[in-house]
Amino acid sequence: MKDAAPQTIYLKDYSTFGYIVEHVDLTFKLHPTATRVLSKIRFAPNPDATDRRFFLHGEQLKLISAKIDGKAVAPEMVDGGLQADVPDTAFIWEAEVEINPAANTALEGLYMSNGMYCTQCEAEGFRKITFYPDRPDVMAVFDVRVEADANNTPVMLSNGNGVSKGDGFATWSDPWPKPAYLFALVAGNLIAHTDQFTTKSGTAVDLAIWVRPGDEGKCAFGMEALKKSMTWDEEVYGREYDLDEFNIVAVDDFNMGAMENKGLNIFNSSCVLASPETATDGNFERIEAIIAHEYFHNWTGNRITCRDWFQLCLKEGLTVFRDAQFTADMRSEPVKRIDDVIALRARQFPEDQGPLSHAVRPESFQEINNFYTATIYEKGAEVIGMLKTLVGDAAYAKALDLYFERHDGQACTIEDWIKVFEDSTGRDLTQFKLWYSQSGTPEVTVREEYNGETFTLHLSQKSAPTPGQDEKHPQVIPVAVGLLNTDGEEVQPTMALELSKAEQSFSFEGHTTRPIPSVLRGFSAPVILKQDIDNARRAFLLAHDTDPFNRWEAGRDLARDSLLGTILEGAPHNTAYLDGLKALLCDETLDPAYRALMLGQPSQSELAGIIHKMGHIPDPAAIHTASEALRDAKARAFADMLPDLYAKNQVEGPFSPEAGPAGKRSLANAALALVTRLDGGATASQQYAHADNMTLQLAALSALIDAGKGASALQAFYDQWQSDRLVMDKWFSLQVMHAKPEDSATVARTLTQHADFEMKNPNRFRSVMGVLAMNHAGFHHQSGAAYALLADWLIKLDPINPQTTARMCSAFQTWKRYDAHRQSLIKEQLERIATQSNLSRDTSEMVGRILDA
Ligand code: 0A1
Ligand code: ZN
Repeated sequence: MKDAAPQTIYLKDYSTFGYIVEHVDLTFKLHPTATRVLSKIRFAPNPDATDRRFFLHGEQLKLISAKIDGKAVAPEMVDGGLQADVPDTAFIWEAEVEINPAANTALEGLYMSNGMYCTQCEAEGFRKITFYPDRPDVMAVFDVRVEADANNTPVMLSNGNGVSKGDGFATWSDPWPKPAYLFALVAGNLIAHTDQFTTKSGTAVDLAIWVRPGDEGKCAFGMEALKKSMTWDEEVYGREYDLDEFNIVAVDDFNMGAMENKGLNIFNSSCVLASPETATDGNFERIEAIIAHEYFHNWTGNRITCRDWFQLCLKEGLTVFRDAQFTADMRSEPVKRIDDVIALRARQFPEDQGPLSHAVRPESFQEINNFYTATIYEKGAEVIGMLKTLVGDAAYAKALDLYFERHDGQACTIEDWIKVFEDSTGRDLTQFKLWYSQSGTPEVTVREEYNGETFTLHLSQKSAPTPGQDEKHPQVIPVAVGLLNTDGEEVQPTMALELSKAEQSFSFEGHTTRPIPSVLRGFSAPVILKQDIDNARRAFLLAHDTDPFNRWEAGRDLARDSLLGTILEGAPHNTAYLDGLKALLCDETLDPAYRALMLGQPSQSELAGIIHKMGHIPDPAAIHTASEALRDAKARAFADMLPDLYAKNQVEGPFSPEAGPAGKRSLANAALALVTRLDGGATASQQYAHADNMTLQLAALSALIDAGKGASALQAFYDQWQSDRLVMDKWFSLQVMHAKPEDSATVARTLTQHADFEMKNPNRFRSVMGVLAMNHAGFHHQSGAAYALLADWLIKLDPINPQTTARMCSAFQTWKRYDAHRQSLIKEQLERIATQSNLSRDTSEMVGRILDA
């Protein structure tokens, strides 16, 4: 059975499937190269459908036999599946197929990872397991029997509750109707870290994190995160868990972060396994967030799912929004918001301003795997945040209650979601809905006016054309604003202005002295703010803004302008920035994590995007030089206080990954990076020698590499950690990340020749090639060596793993920003990829869209 030929699928063509699936029975006879899957499915005509063609998806399946109501049939094999003549009334479809998990390197469907069987069915992997209507609006109850060799494969897991198990078999039953993309099966030699959770209505739930032998010491943190997530969802959203057990499995070979399969979440091992010695504070925070994300999907995604894949943001935007709320509650709200905005600008803005720009709810696609994007996830979450700001917290809570009550058990659309808000608030959200259909990042311009009593903000909005969308309409943009007096006191607390026209003015009465506005507080909308204010005003906001996000943003803007001044005009660094920052760093009333963020500066790639938007051509080498020079300037300007800052933020006592100590470590490590510019690595060597956790060890190693003294520490690190896969990923990525621009392609190429480089493992591949693309000056080195190296490896990976290859093509999405020389180098590589024979549908769609820029 061959795969479906590439074709464009349109939202407007949606129609319901002609049949309802009343029940699914599956039996798996597991074998590495010849697994048999027996399916028995009860279908009934769907009274709501008009089209009664009986088409089942199926790809890469060997059909052994098929029956309808017990009688053998010979279905017609067609592109992407099969068709058959079926009775007018309910009937039973039975099929036996054979599949080859060991040959499945694409990691979609049933595959093998280190001797373990595991599945990935979102978005369209189930069709590689058996013939089925593999679409999210077909929901059914599944019973599953797994049979395997009991010696090699003692543990057999699937969705729902375990019913029975014995020598060489296990049976599972999932009472909740679900779409096939939530199906999961895992089997292998696994060990469980177990616990229990009692829901607020008193049901005891057995919890387990299943890992390969040797990893059982890295599960405790994940388990705590799971229990916190379960409690939080009960307390904040009133959502309880609904099965007797909840299983998580760690898998080494996985294309994405994790997957929310009903009752059986499957995780990339990098997103669940952690110990103080092997995981950084950043890893701990990410693991907590991803465990929460997958768990929250149980309601937002599983109980209420998507009607079709165009509605992907319905589950992903909402679940990202929920996991962000959770992290803000567990840790620090301003720090989480700043982290999220940094990530949005790094990943979503370039996507939305380049050839891959698409709406939060796209209207067409070729390969749905290419739409698991920052726009669907992160901008999708921003849209929900704006909705909450517009309607208010209480109305948001009421609307969510209605959403769960009205749509539980259904496959829904964005229209259903919006309607819930309209019905529960009485508000017309027609214009707000543009956020789902209009792509691109709006620009909001602010002008101020003051007449001795009334202070007015004149706001305007504008969006540049994006692929397929030349005309843009004004959107509803909540612009959160506060006003300060010259002593830094708040004279107008934060309020959300609703900008819904192209131009609109908002007046504040009764101000006898001119107030100072703080605009777009908390980054209340995913827009680019244009405000013509001087350094003195920014320095004032950096010192006094009562909104922690905007206080950070004022420093960020000063850093940006200072860098742009150097890059574009050769101007010296801005002293207002360095002075303002210095005052903040010593302010011990401020959270260390927040101060560490203050020390950061816009990334080189972000600067390139800004310079391009200003109408100039970014020069990656000049951006790199200026960024390094600003760091040197900080080191010199703060020289007298850095040792103290470093010393005061050392953490005593046993390691804890909580926000407090993690924040201190991040500030101490930020100080270390600067100190290294002054002491040539002396402090970093000390830290490396005494580090008893990965956060300190890795920061010291990075500093030593930056100081040109990394060789022996890198070797020592390798010797210490060579048998730990996840730590070795760090060893690979660190070298590429810290390589000098002129060396990065060579460093990356040499690492691909290392005995531990495995291209089939997505984590390892990304730790070299993905990181190469993130080393801005190295990737864009004028030699073009990095472009060619990445293209070589994408061409090699595509036949093995199209999904990961296609995702990594986005490294080239910003190519039109750069000069003619670089553009022609990149174009040559994109065309080389595009003209490979048998290029996957995934990669061909991505390269085609990027080339169309
Ligand atoms: N739904 C998962 C992520 C995920 C998406 C696609 C996958 O394969 C194409 C795998 C996982 C989540 O949001 O966590
Ligand atoms: Zn998700």
